[in-house]
Amino acid sequence: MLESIANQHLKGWLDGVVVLLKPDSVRLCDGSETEKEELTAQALKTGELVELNQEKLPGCYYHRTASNDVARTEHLTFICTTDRQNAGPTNNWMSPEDAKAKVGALFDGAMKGRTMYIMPYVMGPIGSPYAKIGVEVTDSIYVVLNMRIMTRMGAKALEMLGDSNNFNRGMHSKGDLSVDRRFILHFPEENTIWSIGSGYGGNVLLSKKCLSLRIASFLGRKEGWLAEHMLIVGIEDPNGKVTYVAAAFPSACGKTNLAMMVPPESMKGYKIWTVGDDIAWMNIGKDGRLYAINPENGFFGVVPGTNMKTNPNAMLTMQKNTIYTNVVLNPEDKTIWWEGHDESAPEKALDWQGNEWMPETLDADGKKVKGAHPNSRFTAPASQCPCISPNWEAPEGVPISAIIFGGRRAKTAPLVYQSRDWQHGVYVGATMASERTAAQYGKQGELRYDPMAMLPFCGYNMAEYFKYWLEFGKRMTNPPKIFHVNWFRQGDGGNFLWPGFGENLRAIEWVVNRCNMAADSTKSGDNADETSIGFVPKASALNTSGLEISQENLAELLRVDKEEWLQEVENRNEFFKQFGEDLPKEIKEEQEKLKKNLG
Ligand code: OXD
Ligand code: MN
Repeated sequence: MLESIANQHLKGWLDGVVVLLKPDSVRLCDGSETEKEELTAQALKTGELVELNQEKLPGCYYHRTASNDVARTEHLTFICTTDRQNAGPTNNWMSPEDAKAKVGALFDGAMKGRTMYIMPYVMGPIGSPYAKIGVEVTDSIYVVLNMRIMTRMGAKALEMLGDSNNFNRGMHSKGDLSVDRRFILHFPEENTIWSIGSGYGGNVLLSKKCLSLRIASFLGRKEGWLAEHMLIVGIEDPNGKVTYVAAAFPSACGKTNLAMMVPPESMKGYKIWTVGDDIAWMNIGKDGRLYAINPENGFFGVVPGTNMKTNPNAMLTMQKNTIYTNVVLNPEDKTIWWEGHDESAPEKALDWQGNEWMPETLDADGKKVKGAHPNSRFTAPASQCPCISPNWEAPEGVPISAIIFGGRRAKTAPLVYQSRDWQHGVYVGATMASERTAAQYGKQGELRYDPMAMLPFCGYNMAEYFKYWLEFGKRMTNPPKIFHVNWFRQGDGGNFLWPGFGENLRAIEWVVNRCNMAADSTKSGDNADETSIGFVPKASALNTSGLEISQENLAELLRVDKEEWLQEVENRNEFFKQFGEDLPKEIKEEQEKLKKNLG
């Protein structure tokens, strides 16, 4: 089988992998429909997949992970650089030698009795100068079928690779699925990933967080581009002008919803075009602007809470050719369900662990038992999204006018504000944070700083990452403007002040207006007030037509509270301490400036 591989670098690597993993057989994936049918049939036989109702959900299948394997395991995720300092204080680190000795022993013979699937894949549109190639080996058919959706996988990737040695080497084995023997290792200096002991998407679809963020952020710094945890979306105004923005939010803060947003009825003529919902690779174009591609080919989205009101485009995307993981299965008619679904729950079904479940099942504390895991997922082709951008596969990417950072904050952060310039914008991104609300986790007010939403995904020292962002801005003659949004501000009674979802377009419209204004948008102009934290919209500059919101709530949404912000500066100081002397002086400068502005 390996003899058919013409690329000697690839063949040489795979020869070594086979010696280590000792699979019974090897299959090189070509990405064809026949291959998909064969593998699906095999997975149905072993129970790895369950066929769903093919009339209602054509081409859809169901999978359950092991119950101890339902999310990314950050504490078992390592950056293995030669020098510990290069991984920085926010990553787990192991030396490459230690990692290879310790985890190599777990890989030794891990595929005995199993088939090893070899998947060559492209991240980015085929033929894009910014695309990258990876090759992942795995012993999981579920992984192969997901990678077929999430990447451009198969013969076309080998063709694009030619005889180059420039590809990511990814090795995954389910191992024995034990948490004690689970490791997700990144060797950025060798463009290599090792993952063992897990079958959960974020740990095993090595194209996603591992390659497209951790390894790619490292490569991006070396090669002069950015790999970011950002959605990419085009906003078409009633005159047909499309403005593209990229936006970073911590995981589970609604990136997929924002990427597929439906404009409110009252904003006639607006259209939203999805380019990507999770990852942006951004390069500087010849015109000095920033251009973004979505390296992925599909969506791996969270399902609970998704319905025809919150995200109709996601619902329509996942009606066919979709893999559902860890949702509720109705064994009668082979349909699925999750908390927050439009339809009522099936009377009797199987929960995400395969146990009998009824909507009124209560736990020992008398609380309703959830049928779907809160991190249950759908994997669906991006091309099926009704609002997919006609430019989503443009080889050179789409030009980005604005970068938006956001967090979930009950207080402090206004609905939207603009940074004064690139340096200030980098500071705004570096101080991104989300608060856990009482409704969410029961620990109101607890803050987690998550710079640029990259805390779990930056493949090198985050202080260096801030420096790189600061330098990067100087290389663009026409850089995007940088904004911050917060859809989650609450009134004193704990009520949300802003309706969210499609109405978020009103704040984005202000962002777009600030980007496109003829006057100098580094000044307040007539649509913004300059405050101590940056430019905040004048209440009159936000489009509220057709929206029921009191002037009082609007004022509160835009208010910058001196005491809250002084406290915020203190919290940021605490967070920055871990970077010590490595923290760039520009970040310190911005921190001082903010304090001074607050008086
Ligand atoms: C994701 C995440 O799965 O950010 O996209 O965790
Ligand atoms: Mn993500």
